[in-house]
Amino acid sequence: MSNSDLRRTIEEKARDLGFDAVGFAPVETLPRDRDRLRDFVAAGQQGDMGWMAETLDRRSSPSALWNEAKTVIVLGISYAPATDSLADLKNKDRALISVYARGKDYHDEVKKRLKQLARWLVETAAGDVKVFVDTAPVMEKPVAARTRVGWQGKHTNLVSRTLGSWLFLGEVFTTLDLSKDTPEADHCGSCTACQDICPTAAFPTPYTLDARRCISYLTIEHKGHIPAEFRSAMGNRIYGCDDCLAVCPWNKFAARTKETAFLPRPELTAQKLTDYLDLDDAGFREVFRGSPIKRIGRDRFVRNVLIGIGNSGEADAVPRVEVLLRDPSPLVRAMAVWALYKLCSESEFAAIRAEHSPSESDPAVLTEWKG
Ligand code: B12
Ligand code: SF4
Ligand code: SF4
Repeated sequence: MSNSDLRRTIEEKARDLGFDAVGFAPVETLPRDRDRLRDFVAAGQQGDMGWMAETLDRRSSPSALWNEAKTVIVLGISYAPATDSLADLKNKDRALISVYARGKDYHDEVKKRLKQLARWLVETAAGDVKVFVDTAPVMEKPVAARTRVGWQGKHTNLVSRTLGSWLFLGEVFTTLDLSKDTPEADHCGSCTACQDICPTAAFPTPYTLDARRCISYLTIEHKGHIPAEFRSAMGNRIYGCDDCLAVCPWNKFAARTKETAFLPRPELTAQKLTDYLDLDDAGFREVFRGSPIKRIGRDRFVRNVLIGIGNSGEADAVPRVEVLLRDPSPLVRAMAVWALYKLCSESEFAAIRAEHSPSESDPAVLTEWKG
């Protein structure tokens, strides 16, 4: 089979397996992206994600990850929602979970399809293969931006002219030397919508993100206490954030996802924030089985929910939040204090503090009591 016939056959097979976009990228080091990744790490913008510094050299070079590879087949799969996630921000008593986490875990779903494609490729054209999605040290966006799949927008995510911003990425590395794409041009132009809407000013400049300020990082990756300066801006976003994606004008070309696996589970859509308050470890694992949310664990999840409740103005929640002042987790106790501070009058808060703060010994929780 000729190189171009093989490329076409791969594309057809990928589409049969449910992928919406296919591209072919080189494996050589990405010097410009390596330098930018170095700058990002040197500025500490990765926050707690220490693995970014540890894997720095491998991340910027697909061939350093696997030196026999000759081509990276980039695959994109749409998870475009049917509803407007920005509208859900107005329902302050409801839990806003970011679109990518409302269905089944995309890591499992994308990997399953990548493996099917890789197996088929070995049977059809021989060669060796490896598959990657998200967790491996691959800079997936810069690699994808070397193909026709799309460009890195000013929000730093990959944007497709036909699929918009709601796109998961995955890769099949192969030893087959397939011809490579001409990269898609940048079509952001003078638009600044994603920068303007960001509630925490997380973009120091267009095309760069300070992860430490991003609500997605704070609610998912950050293991400690969420700094006070970001709590009000989080609103009811308790897991991830979609604002910069949702506002992108290229989404008007995006048809809603065809993948049933990515359709929202009803119980993760506009649930009342207070419904999540009583979750213990076992309850949390039960509700979030098969969901990417399970990864953050019950304590971090309830920490986020308490911030949402503090922002909701729902004074009825006070007695249930008070119960969490005795929670074993300092992460939870600290945000229970913060939520009460936001929901109660000065005198109510003083009374609750007088009752509970004397038995508190954790320094971070005591700091919250001091206000
Ligand atoms: C770490 C990480 C995060 C971190 C940091 C995000 C970030 N922007 O890097 C946090 C936790 C914040 C995060 C959040 C989200 N993430 Co994330 N994340 C990753 C991960 C694991 C690594 C990304 C990385 O290497 N970042 C380091 C920085 C330095 O890399 P970079 O963004 O590519 O940076 C480049 C630009 O800054 C650029 N640049 C700098 N200056 C300039 C100037 C110009 C002119 C240009 C063109 C470029 C440019 O150069 C850098 C190097 O190329 C990838 C998976 C993977 N293995 O790649 C998923 C991934 C990027 N995440 C993804 C998703 C879906 C999200 C969220 C939408 C989830 C959510 N709803 O909450 C948000 C989006 C937030 C945002 N605006 O980026 C998808 C994105 C898919 C896509 N279409 O691009 C990925 C690819 C996972 C996947 N397999 O699908 N994520
Ligand atoms: S995901 Fe939200 S907080 Fe993060 S950069 Fe985008 S708009 Fe800002
Ligand atoms: S919102 Fe505008 S600037 Fe941001 S990625 Fe989309 S087109 Fe580019």
